[in-house]
Amino acid sequence: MNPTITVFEKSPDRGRGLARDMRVRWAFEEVGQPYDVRLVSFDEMKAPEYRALSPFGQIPTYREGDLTLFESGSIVFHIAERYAGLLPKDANARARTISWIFAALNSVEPYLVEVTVAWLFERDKPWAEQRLPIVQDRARKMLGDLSRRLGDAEWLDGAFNAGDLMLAAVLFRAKGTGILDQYPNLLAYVARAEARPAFKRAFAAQLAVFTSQQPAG
Ligand code: GTB
Repeated sequence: MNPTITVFEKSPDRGRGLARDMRVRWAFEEVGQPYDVRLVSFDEMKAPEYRALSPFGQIPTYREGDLTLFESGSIVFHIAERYAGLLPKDANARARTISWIFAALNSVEPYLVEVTVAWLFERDKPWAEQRLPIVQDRARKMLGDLSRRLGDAEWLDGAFNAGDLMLAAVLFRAKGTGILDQYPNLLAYVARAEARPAFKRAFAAQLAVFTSQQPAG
């Protein structure tokens, strides 16, 4: 039996790859593991049965046999541990990869989420003009450090691994806000990630959820 993940039944981003099932799909594609998808409605996500899978009533979740996981980070890490291809064999390189997974989720993503929320959902608020530059400045501090650290390397630490997958997935979500535009090496890094066949397959799969619901004609 394939592992099953849950994803939005009605994708609010209209298949732009912004929901966090994207990174999980991408991890499956990188390791070549087929997976099944269960579409869930917003009502279902908040029902007690679903909260047994996800305490916060969110997607994505992961189920395989009697193992249930929530949090995209833990799911990607589990996939990377369970299937070959995303974690280096060398113990130190593996530990560094795990550092980058945490860095992407803990040190980078929160700042970029603030920018995305301010950009997408708060621009009509009377205080938006003051808030947006503040959250952008905070994000730029992290992005500047990240950009300097990456330099002109192709990937973070040698060959592409789960740390790159997570960091690129996090940066990809914020690309549309323009916050990456002053960091050409970060934009190029995300473009390299997007060019990976596994990314493309994952992107197409999440987009298909939206396009399959379009009325004909
Ligand atoms: N920390 C958790 C993880 O990494 O798995 C966060 C999971 C999460 O935020 N899930 C969101 C969710 O289920 C979907 S991805 N939200 C429903 C809820 O909380 O009730 C975030 C997201 C939300 C909306 C859009 N959008 O509208 O385009 C895109 C992405």
